[in-house]
Amino acid sequence: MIDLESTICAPATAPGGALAVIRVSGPDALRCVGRIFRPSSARRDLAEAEGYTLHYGNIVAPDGKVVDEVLVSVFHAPASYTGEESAEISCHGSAYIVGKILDLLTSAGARLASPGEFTRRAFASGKMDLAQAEAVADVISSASAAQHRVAINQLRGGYSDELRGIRDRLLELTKLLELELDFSEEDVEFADRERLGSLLDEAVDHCSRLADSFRIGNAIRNGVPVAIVGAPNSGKSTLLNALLRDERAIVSDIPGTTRDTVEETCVIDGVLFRFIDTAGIRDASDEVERLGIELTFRKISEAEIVLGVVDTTDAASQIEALLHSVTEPGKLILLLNKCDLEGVDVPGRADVSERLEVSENSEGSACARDFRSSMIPNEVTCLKISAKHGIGLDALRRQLAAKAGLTSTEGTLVTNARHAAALRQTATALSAAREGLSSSLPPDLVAQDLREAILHLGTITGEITTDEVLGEIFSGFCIGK
Ligand SMILES: Nc1nc2c(ncn2[C@@H]2O[C@H](COP(=O)(O)OP(=O)(O)OP(=O)(O)O)[C@@H](O)[C@H]2O)c(=O)[nH]1
Ligand SMILES: [Mg+2]
Repeated sequence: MIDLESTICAPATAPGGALAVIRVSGPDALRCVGRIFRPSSARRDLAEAEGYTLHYGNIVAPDGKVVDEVLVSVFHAPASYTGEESAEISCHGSAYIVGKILDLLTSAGARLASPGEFTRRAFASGKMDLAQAEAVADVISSASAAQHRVAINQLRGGYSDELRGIRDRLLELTKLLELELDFSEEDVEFADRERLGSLLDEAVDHCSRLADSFRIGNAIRNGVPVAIVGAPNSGKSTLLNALLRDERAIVSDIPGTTRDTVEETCVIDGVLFRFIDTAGIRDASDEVERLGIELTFRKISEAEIVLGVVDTTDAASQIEALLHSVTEPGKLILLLNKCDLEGVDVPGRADVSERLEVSENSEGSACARDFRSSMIPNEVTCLKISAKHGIGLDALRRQLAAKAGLTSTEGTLVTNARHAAALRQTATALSAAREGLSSSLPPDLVAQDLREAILHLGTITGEITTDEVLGEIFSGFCIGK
């Protein structure tokens, strides 16, 4: 059981800043802070202040020594984050000062909070539902505009309202069916079967749509996965470094330099991308290299976008190999790399030029021209780049943003695996209810499936939950959240 009796305290800010905030919440919060805080002017007791108030003064140790000059914000229950009596002490960001104030607070009767305990209390006091509580963590960690948009919608309750709407409709239907049971002797039907059927179809559709949106939602939350694949030495690691503007992966002219995958995120046009540099695809005799290549194929299947890097000096055969490896051409952006070598007499160039029909793209630059061969499917985007010299990378960034934009929708996006699983279970139970209805099963059996659907739906917003589930969710939070 959650302990709501004690008063908890924790730093709410990460170490290293000029200022730090220490949160205190619980029945004794204002008394605890009052014991260590001396206001600059003789004002009323902190506990007696009304509404939200701000107090300037000093934190003073029992030996009379001033620890720091601080501001104390007072929030009276229920008008606080946790819904309890709360205070926030803004002090200087020194690790010593923060530690000392926490020591003084614990001596004054508070205890250190466990991870997520403030938000768990907010949930317990009905300040937010479980989906909103989970969104708190997402809002704090959001690194891109798209991530932020989804998380803030969930925090503000738009998503919860949508789920509650479905749940209320299902409850109504269940009650109608259950009412028929009370009149079973009289053989009456309160719920019009046809209408009931179409409402159930709608609900199945709605829940499945939400569950399906997890693929995109998850990509937005954790970064749209972009696998960088191609032959050894084609310039994959050079491209990763160029996109990140950082020397993240080792680059060398020895084929097979990258063996394990290297993953790193970066924001392009408000969308977080997760770039995955992979081991070059070739027939490897070495066991470790073979395992690396196996991993490459897994990353291709998991990616939303695949950047197929081709060395311009060996384009034709490498393109063929790539088209063979990437089974979904719509995901593929073909990059003819090392275009800076154009003009250099490279063996095989004549062959490449013959097979690739070159056309000017909007940039008009010689190196950023689109190229297309009759063997490349139309849905494959093609660009010429030089990863080493940064040529054509702006065009590539635009392509990435456009491709990610194609997959993002305006409606609600589910970003949480727990929610997606619950929505699938809801849809399955609803489908069972729908089937029962079609085959004229007794209303109590249909109602049973509906009750199960309602139960699964209720686990998302926390109407139905267990201490174990709550413990698992909040333990993933930081201390002070
Ligand atoms: N001229 C030129 N050289 C490049 C370009 N991109 C990469 N290279 C060179 O190609 C060689 C291989 O580059 P890497 O980035 O290590 O290639 P890779 O595809 O990661 O190779 P593996 O990890 O072995 O599969 C290095 O010597 C790079 O400097 C480019 O645009 N132009
Ligand atoms: Mg590499």
